[in-house]
Amino acid sequence: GRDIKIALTGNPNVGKTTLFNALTGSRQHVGNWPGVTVEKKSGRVSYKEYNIEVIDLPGTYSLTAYSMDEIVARDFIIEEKPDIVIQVVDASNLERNLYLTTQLMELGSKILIVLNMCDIAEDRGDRIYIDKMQELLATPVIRTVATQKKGLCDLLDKVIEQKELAQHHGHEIGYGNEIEQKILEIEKVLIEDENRDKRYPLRWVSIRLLEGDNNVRGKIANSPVYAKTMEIIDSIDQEEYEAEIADKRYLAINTVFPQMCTRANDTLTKSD
Ligand code: GDP
Ligand code: K
Ligand code: MG
Repeated sequence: GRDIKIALTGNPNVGKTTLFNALTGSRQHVGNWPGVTVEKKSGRVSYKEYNIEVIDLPGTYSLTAYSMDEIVARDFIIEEKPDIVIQVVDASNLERNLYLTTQLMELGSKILIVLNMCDIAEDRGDRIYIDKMQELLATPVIRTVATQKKGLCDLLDKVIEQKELAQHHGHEIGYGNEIEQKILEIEKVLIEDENRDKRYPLRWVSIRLLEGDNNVRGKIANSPVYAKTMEIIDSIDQEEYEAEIADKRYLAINTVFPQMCTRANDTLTKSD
């Protein structure tokens, strides 16, 4: 059979582990990530002529470096390059889950969004326009109810389809002229280092440095272009950049979200 490697990511409590168990059943392996005490779960599923390896990454709200879980999740995606990164999303809490989406799209992997807990969203009368969502995020979206094993075949069919497709990684956020200039400036310096870790997308590294990410800083600490890179970082108001980058992500979400979803509450009148 043919091999496909997929990683499940998402906020805590969105149903990742339920989906992982539904997909892999008893074909699971539980260990630790090397060097840290974060649990690592992987499993296998045979589907059609494919042998699919599934990794259940730690749940995270973002991919900044504030916790070991976040670092484990993003390093895995960047270094192990799964064929598809599946973001499991709580359909009944969609907007809140999109911040992670904006960050995943910068990691350079193919993304597939699984809209889980569709039963809860439907019971509540929320409507999510899948076609619109796919178009706005430039990412395929599949509905599931993991607890009822609904949507699993649709998901696996989409995984296979995406694996065969050319590279895509959704809509990346634009951060405005000033920040985009700085990103380019840093990229130009970083690319001078022939021996850099080429698995790490230059744009992602540059954005993270502008956000003051010490973990990423550490990764380039021994680079011959480290000092030159830090000159650029030191020339900016780092906190201002960090805030502006986060604002741009929220702005992008606020722009697309109302177009992809109507909530039952939105249609209630004051007298209700
Ligand atoms: P994780 O933190 O993302 O791994 O989430 P879990 O798989 O642990 O699920 C969190 C809770 O949501 C559990 O109580 C699950 O039974 C429940 N759950 C998972 N998927 C669904 C779903 O599609 N619909 C509903 N109603 N509950 C779900
Ligand atoms: K829950
Ligand atoms: Mg879990």
